[in-house]
Amino acid sequence: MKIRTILTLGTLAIALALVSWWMGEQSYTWFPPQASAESQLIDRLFSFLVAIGTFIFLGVVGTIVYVVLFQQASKYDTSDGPHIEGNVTLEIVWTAIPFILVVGIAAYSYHIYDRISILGPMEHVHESMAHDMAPEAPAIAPVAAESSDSNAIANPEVMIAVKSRQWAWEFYYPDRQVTTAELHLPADQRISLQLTSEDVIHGFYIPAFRVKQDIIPGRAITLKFTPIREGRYRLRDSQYSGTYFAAMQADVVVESSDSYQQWLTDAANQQLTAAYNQAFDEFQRSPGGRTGWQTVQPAPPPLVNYPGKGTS
Ligand SMILES: [Cu+2]
Repeated sequence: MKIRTILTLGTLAIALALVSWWMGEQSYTWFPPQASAESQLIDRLFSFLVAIGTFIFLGVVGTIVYVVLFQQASKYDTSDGPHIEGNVTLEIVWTAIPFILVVGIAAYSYHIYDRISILGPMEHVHESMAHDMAPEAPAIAPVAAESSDSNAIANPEVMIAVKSRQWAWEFYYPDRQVTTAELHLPADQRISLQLTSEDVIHGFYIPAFRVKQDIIPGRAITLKFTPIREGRYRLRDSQYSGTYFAAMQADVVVESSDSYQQWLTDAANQQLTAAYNQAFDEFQRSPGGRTGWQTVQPAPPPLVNYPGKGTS
């Protein structure tokens, strides 16, 4: 290859890399705000994939466009192109590049998912580090489960039960025995949700948190994450679960630890009332309008201490 060709190709590759990097940065703006610690990691992985995808896409399409425009055979030339079978260097290069790419993407994805599972408040990390470095170690080393238990007590996770049914979300705070139709979470604390379904498969999905988990009937599934940005977000069902599936939504409020505690206390002092439920409401409103099609009758609205704002 001529020096000039190599320089041209090198310049093009650098320009392509810069455009791809820019595209990767753009991908952050395609999503809702990053409201959980997990969302920052997921978005970084997505940005990385967008950059790689852009590089490959522009490289392939650019080559095709260049060939179509500038490398055409002359009108009556029906001869073969150059015969390049048996080019070992070429075969090694086009095997090695995809191999390195796939292994790299897999390793990076694994690293992100690994970090998501251990993400917690900083105190947790300091706690365990202090624990490990304590000079007066007990004669009998605690087993791993015990030491993680003691950390959990020093830094309790916020435990909330999430009950799903056709078609309503219900949230239960076992510490205060409060039931709500709106999910309230303290910011910067590790949240541990126990997800259950009373009938069919539902999907717990908060786009702003980038967390999504299928809920399987007959099982309690634990989902952990850390909200980091105060505000009001939307919980949606990510698995089609029947007629009123689209109405199966709820608000998620992330607030400071103080106002969260205040809200919990206020809610605990309120009487149980029926929450507004869109599925149930629509079903009741048009009892005669459903001729010719069958539907499961929606579950009655959940009885809650806190029905939520802006829904009734
Ligand atoms: Cu559902």
